[in-house]
Amino acid sequence: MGRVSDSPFTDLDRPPLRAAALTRGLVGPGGLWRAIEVFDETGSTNADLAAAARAEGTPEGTVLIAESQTAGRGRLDRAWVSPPRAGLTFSFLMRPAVSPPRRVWLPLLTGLAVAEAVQAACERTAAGRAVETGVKWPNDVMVAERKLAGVLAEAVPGTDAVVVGVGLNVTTRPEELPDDRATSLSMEDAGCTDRDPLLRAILRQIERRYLRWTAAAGDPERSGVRRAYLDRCVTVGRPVRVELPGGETVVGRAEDIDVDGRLVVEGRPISAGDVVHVR
Ligand code: BT5
Repeated sequence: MGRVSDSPFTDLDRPPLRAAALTRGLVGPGGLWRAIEVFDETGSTNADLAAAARAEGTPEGTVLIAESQTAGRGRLDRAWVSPPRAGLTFSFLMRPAVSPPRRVWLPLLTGLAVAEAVQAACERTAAGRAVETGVKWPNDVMVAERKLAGVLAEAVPGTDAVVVGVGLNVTTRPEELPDDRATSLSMEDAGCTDRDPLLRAILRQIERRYLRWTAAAGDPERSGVRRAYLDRCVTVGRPVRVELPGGETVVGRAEDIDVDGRLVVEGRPISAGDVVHVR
């Protein structure tokens, strides 16, 4: 008789998250996080939290996690795919007391914090290497040239709320991902693929970065967020091709991220677009 863990019909490597344990660890006086909920299945945690913000005035620091999403969203109506419990898919609600132009840093800060926390928490590979994470502008978390996590920030119309969603591949297998430009922590041979400690580390780091940023009234310099972002950014310094929302393409060397969070390519600041790193 085979051991249970050898059976292809169980997924003991994908245990569920427990809201009570996460709440005990993360929610408390003086902190950012106010409530943590785990749903078995929903359409999109971003959509749910935005609806709650509109209807009920949900407080800042509410976190909604889904074990499975049936309509996970990316930017520009693209999809985020993740099998049940293979990754972390969650959203949090913020009401930053920061002027609208500076709010563009919230998704950048989130991608940065995810990259920092994951690198620290996922431990070494069997070969003793660190899993090095980078941020690709605007807010993809990368390992080498592959996407490990994505961020989607949406302002909730008519309110001061912003919903920020994160999708991170943890034990996702290659055939479960949309293409070979994606990766997961298990594919990178990370030493830790336990979602609970990973999520705690990520939420702690988002909290740390967010509280520093809001304490500095959203100033990307004084809060240290621009410097840290640039240090981890794998886009700046590279030849890139940027597809702008209107269909135009900009080609050239990525030179900088300016104080408004824009990617500067050959002197031209770009506020939204899809970047391809050109070899
Ligand atoms: C993103 O969009 O990367 C934002 C993803 C945000 C997902 C979270 S999950 C929790 C919350 N609730 C939601 O409904 N959404 C958020 P974008 O930069 O547009 O990238 C989307 C593209 O990434 C897709 O078109 C695919 O090419 C690719 N993609 C989809 N699923 C992926 C995955 N699991 N890993 C890597 N790439 C993926």
